[in-house]
Amino acid sequence: MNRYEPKVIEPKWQQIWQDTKLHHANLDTDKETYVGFGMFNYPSGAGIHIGHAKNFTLPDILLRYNRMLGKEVYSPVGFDSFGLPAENYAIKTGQSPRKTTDDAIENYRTQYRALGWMQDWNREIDTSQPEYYKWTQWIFTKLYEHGLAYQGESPQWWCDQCKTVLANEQVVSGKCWRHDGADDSDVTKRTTKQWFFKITDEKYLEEILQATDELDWTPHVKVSQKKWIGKSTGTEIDFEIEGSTERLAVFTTAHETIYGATFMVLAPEHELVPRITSEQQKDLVQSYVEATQKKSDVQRQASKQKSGVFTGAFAIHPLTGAKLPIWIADYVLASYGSGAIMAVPGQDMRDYEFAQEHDLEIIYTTDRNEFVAYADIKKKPKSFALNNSGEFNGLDYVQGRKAIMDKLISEKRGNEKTQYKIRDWLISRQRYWGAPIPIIHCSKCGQVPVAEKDLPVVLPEIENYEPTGGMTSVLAGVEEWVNVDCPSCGKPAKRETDTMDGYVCSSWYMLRYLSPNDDTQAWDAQRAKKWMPVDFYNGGDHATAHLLYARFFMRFFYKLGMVNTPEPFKRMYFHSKIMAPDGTAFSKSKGNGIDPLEIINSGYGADALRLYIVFMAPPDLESPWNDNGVPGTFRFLNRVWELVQNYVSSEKVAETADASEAAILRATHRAIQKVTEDISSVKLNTAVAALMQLQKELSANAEKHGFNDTQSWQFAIKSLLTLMAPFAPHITEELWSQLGNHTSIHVADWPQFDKQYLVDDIVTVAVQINGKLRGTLELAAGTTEQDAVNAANADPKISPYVSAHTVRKIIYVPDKILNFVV
Ligand code: ANZ
Ligand code: ZN
Ligand code: ZN
Repeated sequence: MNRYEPKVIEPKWQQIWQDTKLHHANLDTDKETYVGFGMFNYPSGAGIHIGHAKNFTLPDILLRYNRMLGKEVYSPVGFDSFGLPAENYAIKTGQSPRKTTDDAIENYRTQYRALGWMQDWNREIDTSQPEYYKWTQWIFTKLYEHGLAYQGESPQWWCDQCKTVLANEQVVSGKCWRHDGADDSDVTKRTTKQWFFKITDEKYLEEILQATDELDWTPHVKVSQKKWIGKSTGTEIDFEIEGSTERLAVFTTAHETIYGATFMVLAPEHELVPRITSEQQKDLVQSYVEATQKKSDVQRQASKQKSGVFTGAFAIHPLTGAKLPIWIADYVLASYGSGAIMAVPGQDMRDYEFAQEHDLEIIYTTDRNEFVAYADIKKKPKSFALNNSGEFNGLDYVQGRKAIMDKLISEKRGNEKTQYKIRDWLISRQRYWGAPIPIIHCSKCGQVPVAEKDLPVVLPEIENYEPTGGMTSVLAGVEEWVNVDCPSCGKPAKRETDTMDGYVCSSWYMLRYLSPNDDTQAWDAQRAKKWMPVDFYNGGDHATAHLLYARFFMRFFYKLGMVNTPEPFKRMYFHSKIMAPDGTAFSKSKGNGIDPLEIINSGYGADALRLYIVFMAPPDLESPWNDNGVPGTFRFLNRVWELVQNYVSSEKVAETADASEAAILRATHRAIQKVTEDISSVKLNTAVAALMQLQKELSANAEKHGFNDTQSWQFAIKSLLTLMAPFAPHITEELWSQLGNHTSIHVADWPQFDKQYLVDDIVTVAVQINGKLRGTLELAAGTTEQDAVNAANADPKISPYVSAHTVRKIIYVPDKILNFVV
């Protein structure tokens, strides 16, 4: 018997699949389609680790399964290759980012192939190639045309080490996401001109929010989408400022607590601050504003100590006329609501702490006459009555909320208002390694987008990638590239020197996958109609920003009629991380990462690795790596190997079925049912357990009875292999061919189960004569009345009782009681 040698069979079949183009999908098919993939990788010098292996193995199993169901299946592959690490590496080593990226991709290809994923390598994409980013730039110009791309001035996070601005999501606890070590400095704010995509456009935001509920996505991923959008409905209330014509607007979700407003708080950056601050408070205010700029929003809100400074100005309470001191404090954020609040220390904890700290008045607006958090009132608003609230005293919080709103509206002091936490999408970076923003600045014509025929704006090759440290990228110094004639008036003009952040490239790649080699259009509309939305999208990260941006793009294309569906991903599956054996995260510094290639090359092979990755735990649960895992799945594969080899070479007993046949069929049909159901719901661990169970039963049976030359054994072996094929594509292909098949197992039909074999449970039925127990019968569950009566008549112990009398009536409770009334 041959030994199972993954080292031999895996490369062999990978080559055959490539030569026969087994994984090359017909994108113009008329068949039902299925496309799926894991979030594509950034090709780093380190290569892939075990987490990436999980990211792509999950979709690979679903894709293979769907292909066996007869669908046209596409497994695309690509690389998200623009970005800072390549550029930083280039600066350090003097190699061009193009070269290091290409080297990294070459290494990734080797790794991907070794894992046996069914990716279609004739259609690989790479976002940093001009053939790709031409269309990223084209999409930019389309957004620009529709008023959804604009340049605006705003304070932005700046990392001194990256020498570029960062988006909010790239700032983690006050530090740059790439520079978050203890020694790294905090990010700071700089006011600069930046490019944005207008994701906050209400047309989009509201639709995206509404559509979120209907998505077939892992629930917590949907929750984080909604949280990020952060919709809040409340009231905007206008306050007059004493001795001034200025008005102060505040956003509140608790307008009914307005009688408890005892002071006002502005974000230090609020535009009114310089205009209302008194001469006396000026210096204090000034230095507080400067100190605030060094803190991140998270730091500002997390701080227990509620620092702040009085401006010297007062607002007038719109309902009581009371004078309310106006403070500035960093716990109020400039970027949310109107950047100002009415402080209600009797009901809001932050305001309460602030009032305590600065000795400000506290008024309680509930009948408890003590601090009650507004969130607690909201839980049972009817059981709290308004207090210290003028004419509204005594109303409960439901009545009061409505009555005070009516009053604010009738006095023209308040209006309903919807707020979103999300900000416009900051896309510009002052870095080299990104897609140049296709805009030309002309002193006469202003911003002129580059015409489609002049795209791509190719990133020039340069010698020195070191950023200038100023507010522009190194591209600003590339004279022959920057200086161009204005496409509109012909006068000397300059190219935009900012490049786009990588999120832009990754927001539309699912569409490029459909037309990767088309240089006439970004994608083919017919194909998009056929293949979109993506059937299965997998990721091990909430990737909140990425998913939201992709949804925004897709909706934009949808509104333009370029695609037929507004959502890019029909099903988004979130798989949890594989942890280190001790339960902590794998980390580079500990050097405890696991390289899939090492496991494969050590002789276990990709099939054993793939199986363990999905067998170790439910894919959506975090689970620690166990070094005994792959050896375990490898042993299982050896047993399958042995079983099939024995089957192929054995002398078959050419006779009719015996009792063991039924057992084989039952085991097989049960496995088919289980694996089929589990794959669809991504319960891949229990699917593998079912495969192991089937092998065990078949092997045990063969050992006892040998192999009969019957349909049953053929069916069992064939089913075992086809069920296993999506999980372990190499060994199953090899054994399939040893069985004498000349076409690939991966295009064989998925096995079907027959219900009749699933009811195998034997139940004990009590047989009674006139209610008296006379014996029991072992029957298959669900046996009909007639069959039960026949069984009773055939039973030597029971039949004498029955035949001795005339049966008047039979009462049958299936699976339980058979009673003869005689
Ligand atoms: C008075 C009040 C009383 C409030 C009360 C709450 C409870 P969400 O749900 O997140 O929208 N707020 C408004 N703008 C703010 C800003 N720029 N920075 C910090 N806080 C701000 O929260 C809305 C509430 O957050 C608003 O309602 C306001 O405080 C505060 F018992 O107004 B509230
Ligand atoms: Zn940084
Ligand atoms: Zn011009």
